[in-house]
Amino acid sequence: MSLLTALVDPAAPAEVEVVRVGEEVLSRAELLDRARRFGAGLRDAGPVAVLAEPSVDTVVAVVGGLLAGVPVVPVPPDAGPREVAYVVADSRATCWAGPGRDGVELPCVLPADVAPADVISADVTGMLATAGPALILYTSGTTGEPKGVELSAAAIAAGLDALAEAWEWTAADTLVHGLPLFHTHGLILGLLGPLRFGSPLHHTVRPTPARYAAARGSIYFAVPTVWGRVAADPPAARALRRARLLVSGSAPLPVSVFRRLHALTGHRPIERYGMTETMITLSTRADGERRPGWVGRPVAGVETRIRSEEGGAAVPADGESIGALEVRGPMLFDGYLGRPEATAEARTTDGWFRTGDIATCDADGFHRIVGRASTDLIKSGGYRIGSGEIESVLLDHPAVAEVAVVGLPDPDLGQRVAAFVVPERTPRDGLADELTGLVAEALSWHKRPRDVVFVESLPRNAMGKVQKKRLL
Ligand code: MCA
Ligand code: AMP
Repeated sequence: MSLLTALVDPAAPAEVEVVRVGEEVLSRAELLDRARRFGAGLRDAGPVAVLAEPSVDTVVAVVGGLLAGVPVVPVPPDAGPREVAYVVADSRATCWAGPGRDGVELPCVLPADVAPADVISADVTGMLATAGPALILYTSGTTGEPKGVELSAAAIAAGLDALAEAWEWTAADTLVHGLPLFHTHGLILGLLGPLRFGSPLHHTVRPTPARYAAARGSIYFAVPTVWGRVAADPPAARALRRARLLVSGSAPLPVSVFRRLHALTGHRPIERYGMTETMITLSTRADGERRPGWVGRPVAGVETRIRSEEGGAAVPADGESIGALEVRGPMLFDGYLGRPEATAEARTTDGWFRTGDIATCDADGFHRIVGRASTDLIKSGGYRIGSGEIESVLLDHPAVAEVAVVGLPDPDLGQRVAAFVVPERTPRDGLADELTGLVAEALSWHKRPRDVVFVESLPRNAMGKVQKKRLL
């Protein structure tokens, strides 16, 4: 069995369009041929790092790696040299796909020049049985450097099939989105889903309301920031009336945006909740209730439980009592690459994954995500950003004595990254921009602080620990 069932189905028509990225189009035959040649060029390779620009070359590299059974490590195209070097070293990638980046010494993958009949077809012979990760996705934690989340082909397949069931997603659909191709949302749901189910993908390169309106699709994916921008653009929103499903995820969809989208498009958006480590575990359904502010019930194969943060007792399913959300199911990750301790810590002794989110569940099994337990994980525009990563970059600057990074409420991004900095001396003009640039350059553009606030001291408790909640 294959992960990319529809793509490798020999009975499927060869010339049908399967992927469009901006103006670039790939038919099924072209994608298979290019991906197999790419995969053949990976023989004996370790993980392949793919600079995940929104392009058909990225699609070819990801599919080629999957077909060859070589773990694929997507690298954010806006990542700076320090983050790129870290991801390449930590993942032990042995080759690189995409435009070169400063400091990356890996050989570039050269697609093998072989006849299509000779190219490898590991996928057809059993990709789902391949041991080890199919994808290694880097994601931020509350402390330390980002970790590589290992997802097997079997987990990805289970996660996608659960969504197909909940959303009645079939080959008759065309998916439209313009999300980054280096995270679960845009890459797994947004690319591997279409290739598994045979529903063409139209990737709009950037997720702007105008491009969503111009595309002709039946399912649209976006993060709440993008849905907020669509809702603020009535002509673009009205163009989505012809769609079948509008799907929101990666961060909480404000109730006001849900209502405005409904009014303009006639659709009550589907909301679904997940994590890089778990794929999507909760969702509302194509054939079910869609309640603003709530993310629905467990998808097929998933179980959840909510336990009190003090003592761990189950909280009542009354839609009001809150506690720590734990999940289990076949789509969960295998572990954090090379970090057995962090992997063990993420699970309870009886095998449930600790999401780190606080939630409530009502008597009908509907869940609402109330927030995160820790202020150290920020969700900005749907990106997960660890405050510790940013703090450690800023502390390297000689003008910074102390720093605390938090997510402040933001009407567009949900949260925006803000750095509260105690300077060594009176800050000179331009220091705030310099610090912002430092983070953008070292980590990535999307992790840059939008605000830098100079303060005389940070709020601390009697033990000397910084109290970030007092900065919010
Ligand atoms: C980008 N720009 C740059 C650089 N990089 N400029 C200078 N130097 C750089 N290095 C430019 C862009 O081209 C753009 O220019 C402008 O900066 C804005 O950048 P950005 O900060 O990205 O824009 P934004 O408008 O603030 O972005 C909002 C966004 C973005 C589009 C919503 O945050 C986004 O794509 N979020 C999706 C995150 C996501 O997919 N998360 C899923 C995680 P110009 O505007 O001039 O063109 S997976 C997950 O959460 C799970 C499992 C789940 O539940 O889904
Ligand atoms: P990531 O690993 O980048 O996918 O981030 C996962 C986190 O995003 C979760 O732990 C939640 O805090 C948040 N998240 C994802 N989807 C939703 C949603 N629909 N509602 C609220 N929070 C969400």
